[in-house]
Amino acid sequence: QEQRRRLLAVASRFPLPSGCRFSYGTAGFRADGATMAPAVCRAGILAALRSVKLAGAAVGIVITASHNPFGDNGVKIADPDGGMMAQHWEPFADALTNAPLTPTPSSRDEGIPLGSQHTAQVLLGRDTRPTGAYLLDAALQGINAIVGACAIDMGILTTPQLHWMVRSKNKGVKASESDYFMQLIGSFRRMLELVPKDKIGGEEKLIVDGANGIGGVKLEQIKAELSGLDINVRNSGKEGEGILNHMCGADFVQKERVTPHGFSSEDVGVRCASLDGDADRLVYFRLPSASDNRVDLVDGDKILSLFALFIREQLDIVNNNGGQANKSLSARLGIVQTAYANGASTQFLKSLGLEVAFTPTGVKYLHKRALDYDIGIYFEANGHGTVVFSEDLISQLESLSNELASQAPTGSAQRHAVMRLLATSQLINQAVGDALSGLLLVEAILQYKGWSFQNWCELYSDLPSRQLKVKVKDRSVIVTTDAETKVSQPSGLQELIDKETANYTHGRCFVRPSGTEDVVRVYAEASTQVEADSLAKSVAHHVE
Ligand code: 16G
Ligand code: ZN
Repeated sequence: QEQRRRLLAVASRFPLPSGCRFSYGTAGFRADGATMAPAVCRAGILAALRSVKLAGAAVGIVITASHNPFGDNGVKIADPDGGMMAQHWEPFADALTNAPLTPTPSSRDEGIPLGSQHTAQVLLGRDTRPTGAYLLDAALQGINAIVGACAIDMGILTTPQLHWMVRSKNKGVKASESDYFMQLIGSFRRMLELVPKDKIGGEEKLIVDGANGIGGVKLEQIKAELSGLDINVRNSGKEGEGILNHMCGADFVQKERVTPHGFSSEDVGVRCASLDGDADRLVYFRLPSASDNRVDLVDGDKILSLFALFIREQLDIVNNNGGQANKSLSARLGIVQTAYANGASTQFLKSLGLEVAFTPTGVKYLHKRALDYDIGIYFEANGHGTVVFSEDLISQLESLSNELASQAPTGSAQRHAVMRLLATSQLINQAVGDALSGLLLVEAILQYKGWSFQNWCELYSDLPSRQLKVKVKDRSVIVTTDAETKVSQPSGLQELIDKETANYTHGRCFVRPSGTEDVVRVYAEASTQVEADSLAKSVAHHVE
């Protein structure tokens, strides 16, 4: 039949190289870009099937390898809500990608009505990598192999833009790139209009390291419309400025803690931000002196802490409004971190009276957990994170805002806080971590508080930490539990880690197999750098 013929035809155009196995990991499929076409084509088939299964709701495909080197590429599928593809479909992704294509495993197991009348919609985006166009074509051929499927190429985008578009499309609201920009610019402007008068006039200058990727390109497009901010983009991806992610970008700055390419002693003291290659990670930094290349880093944990502090404050203004007889909000605010979160950040958040939950590494786990709250704030230390608002809270905020407007047309402190929360829900990407929207929220909050970079740094002091990679024969022998904080297998290893850790003040250490590289990662924290280094090293020896 027609469907079968099409699948066989596309499979013969993209044969699997022998001896090569793809596995849909934390970040989808990722490998050398030149070898990716068979996997990307099959991801196209899978995305179309996912859409068929979900009654034609739009799903997304992003072709990117994020912060990985320029020659790599990858593919990830976004679900109709704009989040990562549901985890129970990952085994289908593996089966479909590694199988010679005859009746597809997913269609059999999931009861997808193939061949009957159906429709599917897949939105595609890609980053600036040279293999992107070629892989996009492979994805299109995969999608078009499913009868009734319709592919829409959204162009070269940041990863979070594509996720946002998928989400918007399924909500029935405008979903183009200019709608995305309008939402960001509009809500940022509203945030600045709500800055208290006595705080206006803060430091507007900001330098952004675009990792020579798509984030810098998009920021250049909108920066003129961001009044109240003076943005200078470096590593903007322009011809000749440098190589994607090479000696620059959020991953480089967060891991190496040194000045990225493109910055000089003239930038000492200025607030700087760094995006990764597909602009779903954000960190901030500052060059403290011209004499060495170390940076003062503000990582995802401190961005999270700033967001948490701001939102807590607005909720408090709404709810403790000098005894006025207004309705208050019932909003559960929760924080989600991973074991990589600096211990000092967790302590700071708990000192604000906040509930902090932990999940394993990977956006799909954090995002899902954050949805348990009315306002869920999650971040990985590496700078990926966002704030998610429940539909119920949004409608509470909207009706409270209207109610308060009729009582005090010029706007009370309480109404302003409600409006800030609403603007925040518009500004921050609800689908996935988004460096551009995160950056604008950071900037708006710093202005609101009248804070310098230094004030932000001083929220708490990071405990010294060390990360090491250990090459082992088979990393899957290490199995973890309790959100990766404990090793359950091989037996005895956790006892050894505990014994080492007990030798240090404020010592904390865990090991886990990487989801993206063939290594075991060791993380250690202690009260001095020397101790953190030594703890990491001794635990690494036990892993080898
Ligand atoms: C991927 C994940 C990121 C995680 C990292 C861990 C997404 C979109 N990205 O980049 O969240 O921190 O993997 O890598 O989920 P690792 O397993 O090699 O330590
Ligand atoms: Zn990324």
